[in-house]
Amino acid sequence: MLFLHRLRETCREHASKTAVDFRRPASSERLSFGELHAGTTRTAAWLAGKGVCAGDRVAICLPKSVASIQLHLAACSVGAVSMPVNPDYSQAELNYLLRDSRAKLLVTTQGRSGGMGPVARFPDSETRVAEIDPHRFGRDLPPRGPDLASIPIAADQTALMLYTSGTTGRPKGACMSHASLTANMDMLCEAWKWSADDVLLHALPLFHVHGLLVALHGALFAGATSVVLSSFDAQQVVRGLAGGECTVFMAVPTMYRRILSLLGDDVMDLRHMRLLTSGSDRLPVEAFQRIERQMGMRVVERYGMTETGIMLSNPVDGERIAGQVGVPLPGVGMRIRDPETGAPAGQGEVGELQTQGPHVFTGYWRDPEKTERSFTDDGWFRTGDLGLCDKKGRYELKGRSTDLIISGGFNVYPSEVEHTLAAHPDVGQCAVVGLPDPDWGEAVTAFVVSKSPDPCESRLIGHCRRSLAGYKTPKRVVFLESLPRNAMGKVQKQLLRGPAGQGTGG
Ligand code: MLC
Repeated sequence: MLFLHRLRETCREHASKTAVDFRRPASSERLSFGELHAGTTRTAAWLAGKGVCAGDRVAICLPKSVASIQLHLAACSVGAVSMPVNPDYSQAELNYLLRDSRAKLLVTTQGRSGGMGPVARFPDSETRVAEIDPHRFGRDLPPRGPDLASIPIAADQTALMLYTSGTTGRPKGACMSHASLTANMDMLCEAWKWSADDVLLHALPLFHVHGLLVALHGALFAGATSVVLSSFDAQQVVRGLAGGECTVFMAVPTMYRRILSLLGDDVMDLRHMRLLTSGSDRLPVEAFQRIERQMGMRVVERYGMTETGIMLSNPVDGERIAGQVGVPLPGVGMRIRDPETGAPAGQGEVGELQTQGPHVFTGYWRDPEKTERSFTDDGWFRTGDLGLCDKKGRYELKGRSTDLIISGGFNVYPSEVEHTLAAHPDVGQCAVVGLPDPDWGEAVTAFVVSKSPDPCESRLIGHCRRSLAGYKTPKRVVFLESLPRNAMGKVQKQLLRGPAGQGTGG
């Protein structure tokens, strides 16, 4: 049964139970499963009123809110494509996504569309804009909506499109079908033993696989309550975890680092909790051990990506090993191949992780070449991550075959930042790498050969921030006389990442 149909059953079965307990600093809002269904239906009518039809992309660029949840579910329910967008994106980034996706509708906050009014054509795109107040949205909805059960949804129809960048070129829309979202949920429900008795503490953003699918969909699917925090705040999370009502918490390593730094030497009693998970970035072994010592639980580390959802996980009942990402979820095909030759890697040998199964996305939006390059000839998706598999079939990540930087759980593609820097008149040459950072894991760091006699770090950071989201903006700019290059003229980024580069940066 597709995830939407299952969710509808869950809403009926648990009609009066709290589905979402949304908490903002000054207020909170509770929604039962019955109200969630009614709200989704009325939001579906609102979308139809804006001209949204099956197959249309609906860009949802909103702060975390009940409205963002309802718009996502409603877009999927009417057969349209939900396209959540990071509200921190610059106007240029947003314009690109709208143009590329040919979104029918952008739902965003007042003022975000550059003062063009509530319904307007976005520059260079066919997108209509609806500006809403996300915290009042429910009150503005029509009283009734369509019978969602009567709207046909095909399993291979795209439900969700999330933009993700590549090592080259601009971000691409990864398309997830209703079937792949359903497969992801089925696998995780079985592996993590989600149940209606669970209460999830939700502190992740809702515009990525982790917060949206792994956390929110997981809880909704199971009929569990989600206590949704409007943003991550370590103090609020510690209070939420210690409060005794939550049983499940999911986070990226930066969040755990911030929780641990708040705890100092204190110890928490989390015996009421069932599951702590970590993902989107590697959790260092020391962090795993500190969590065990101070929070009394061994984190379940797992591995996934936008194009595939979660593929590997440490077991819920069984040994959770620090530094390992576990075993394939039920139904996930996983193998390791030499990234250059495609030859199978021997046991314990490092190679590229490749995956196959119903969890894999259907392709990149309007980009058959990139889609083709992402799969092997025999149909396995190439993750670009390097890893090995031990004798017991457990996987360990060993870096990447690409330049990707992971900062605080967000993927940053150096080429995008380099492109932005290169557009500044002061910049002669530049190279961007991730350097180890105690908070972010990796900090986006730019090495620049300046054309200006008066090089200025803050000027270049300000320039990047105007064009890029905060998480992509370099934390540091290091000026060099020249960039290290090999005989072919290619920048040797490993030297910038190594002690010499770090020494310069520090
Ligand atoms: C925010 N900033 C970041 C950043 N997040 N900079 C680098 N890396 C990040 N991850 C910027 C802000 O824009 C701001 O810049 C400045 O840093 C200070 O912000 P902050 O207040 O300290 O950060 P905060 O808003 O608290 O965000 C930190 C965070 C957030 C850890 C809560 O980054 C976060 O929610 N990360 C989770 C990412 C995630 O969900 N990933 C899932 C990907 S899915 P300025 O210029 O505005 O002052 C995936 C698949 C899978 O990977 O397997 O899960």
